[in-house]
Amino acid sequence: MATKVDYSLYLVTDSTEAILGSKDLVQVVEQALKGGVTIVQYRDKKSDTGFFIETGKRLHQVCQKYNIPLLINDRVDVALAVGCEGVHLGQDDMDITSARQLLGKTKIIGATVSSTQEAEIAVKAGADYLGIGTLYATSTKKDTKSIIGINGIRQILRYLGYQEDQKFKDVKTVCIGGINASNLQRIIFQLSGSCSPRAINGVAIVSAIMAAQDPESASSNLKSLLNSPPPWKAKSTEPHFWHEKEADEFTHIKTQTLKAIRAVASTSPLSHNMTNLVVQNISANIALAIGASPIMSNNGAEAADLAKLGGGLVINMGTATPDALANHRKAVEAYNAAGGPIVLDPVGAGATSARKAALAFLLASGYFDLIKGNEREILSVARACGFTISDASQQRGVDSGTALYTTPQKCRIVSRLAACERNIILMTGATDIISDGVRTYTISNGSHYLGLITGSGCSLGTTLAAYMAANPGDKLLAAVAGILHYEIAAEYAAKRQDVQGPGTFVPAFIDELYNRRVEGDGSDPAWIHELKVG
Ligand code: 3NM
Ligand code: MG
Repeated sequence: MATKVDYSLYLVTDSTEAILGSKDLVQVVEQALKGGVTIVQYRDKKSDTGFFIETGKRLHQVCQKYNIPLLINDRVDVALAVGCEGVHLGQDDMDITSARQLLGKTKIIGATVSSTQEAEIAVKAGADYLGIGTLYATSTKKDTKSIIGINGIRQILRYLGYQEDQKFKDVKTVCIGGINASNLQRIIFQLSGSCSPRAINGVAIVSAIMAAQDPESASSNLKSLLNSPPPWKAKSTEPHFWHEKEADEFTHIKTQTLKAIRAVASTSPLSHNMTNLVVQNISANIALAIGASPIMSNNGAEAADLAKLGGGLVINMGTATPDALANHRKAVEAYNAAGGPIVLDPVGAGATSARKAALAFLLASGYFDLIKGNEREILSVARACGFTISDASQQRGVDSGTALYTTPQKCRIVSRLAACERNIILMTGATDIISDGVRTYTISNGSHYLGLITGSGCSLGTTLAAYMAANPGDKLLAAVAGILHYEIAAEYAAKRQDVQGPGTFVPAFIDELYNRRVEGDGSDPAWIHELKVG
């Protein structure tokens, strides 16, 4: 039994009011089985033993009808009484060796692990599969010990993949925590193929099925998402698509940029900024100038309401205190749930161990549609995502302005990182590099004055969040349009007679951002030809 199990869509039940509501547990499980879940774990943290066993038996009957294994959470005695296929054991439950003695060789034993150490112990003790978590924070289980994100899960998969002992290669794996229809395909993608040395075998899900109005269609939807290639996959198999059509591509970018600028002007998207005090004023003014609507709120408690307004969020790691990070996590969860774009600005990432920890915390909080930073910041993000970036090159440069890598090298890092994170990476500099892992562009517009004023990097984030919110269809080109709007405006400001230095540049820049706006029926402006995209 244990070797033939399909772990791909793993249902974990929950009997609480908050999730099951007034529905009948056995009925919900049967609907989920009809929808296509491949394995079921009966998890009940409150019931008395008698009820636990009785319900377990009813669930087992239903599962047998669909030829699907049933596991019991925590209670080996209940599993034995029910006669089902095995158990799932948490770190505080019975140890695997004892459970194996009680259950025998043929039963399935799964273990919750959240570190390589726990994985090692579980595999050596003979676990058939590992439930790796917590992937993302979830209200289903508020007392989770560690939220490890995609990178934490990859680290464990990498560890398993590199051990000599065959046991480590054979053990099956599922991840758990905050998985739903909106993020399932990305999670699978990020935990398989070239981005992960050992693929994940499945996803374990509670609320996305158990709390659904219609558990059958929720499961069958999740199942079809699992079994169909994600929408971006078709594109990524055609890496030469754009290069064969360079002239067209340039025209395409111009057209899309103008379309994106018009969309911002006509929809006035919200740009919600969680940022530091120093830059709040200029970022809000820049949001207004480009045609967006700024909200500067660092309060995570109101993020859920703001996320419903259809805008984008910027998280600026400039003040990464524990308080700020807790608010950031709430906001990331809210925007991920609502589907609004999030820009992460990992200010000074890698500079101190506190900032490294803050970056890891944020990356584990959810999905960022775009991560923007200078060369060192993006290299820190790459390291945090498990990339091997040589430290020798880091020592060559002293100040943040010294380039470590050549442009082609940077393009490779940026596009590989974007491909693995399934998002957009923007490395800013005299030449900006932006990629979604399939298309990579360099942009050489801008002015040196942007480096002489505070908040120009943060305000670019403000701009990008608004651009992506107003242009959700192609977020890469939306971001390219935002950068062009921003940097071409800077060029116009720098050329003005009245600009004599960084002080006079700021108001001129705000004016020129405003002047770059294109209203719905306005004709195409001449400045669009000044874009320097490669
Ligand atoms: N175990 P949902 S997280 C039961 O990390 C459970 O070990 C976890 O619920 C762990 O799919 C979790 O609703 C709850 O987010 C997952
Ligand atoms: Mg337990």
